[in-house]
Amino acid sequence: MTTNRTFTMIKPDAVEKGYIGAILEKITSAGFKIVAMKYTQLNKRDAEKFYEVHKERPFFSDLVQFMTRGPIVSAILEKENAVEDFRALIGATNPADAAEGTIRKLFASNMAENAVHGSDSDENAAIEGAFHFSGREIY
Ligand code: RTP
Ligand code: MG
Repeated sequence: MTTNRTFTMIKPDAVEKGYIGAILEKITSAGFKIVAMKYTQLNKRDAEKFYEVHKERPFFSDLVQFMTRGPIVSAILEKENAVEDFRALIGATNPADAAEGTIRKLFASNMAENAVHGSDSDENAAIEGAFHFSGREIY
């Protein structure tokens, strides 16, 4: 089943650089509707849980350190084919490989500090959205 929803975070690097407005503009211009959104900061336990699938990877502790160092914007987005279309809009994990005009090409610093998160499956979109938002925060 496709839910037509995905989950995103504007990561600490992009918040620090003042890119929240520009990134939200790209997202809404691409046809995504914001159905939930908050400005928040992950603690270590949250980040470790959120990125649990990467816990054996060599970059895991750097990733947790990065994702907790400052505030983020988290949001649930709605659009037909949301997961796939949003991954296309943000571009490759490494901005050096990201297509022209993608959010990571425009706003990411490097492979680790890459400006935005996008869910990689409908199943993970639902899990990640529920991790950040209660049902009453989704409109
Ligand atoms: P995301 O989950 O944040 O949307 O990114 P992604 O699917 O494109 O990439 P993924 O493989 O899931 O990696 C999650 C995040 O870990 C950081 N990373 N650092 N230093 C490194 O080699 C490295 N590799 C990955 C990035 O912040 C990446 O987005
Ligand atoms: Mg990922």
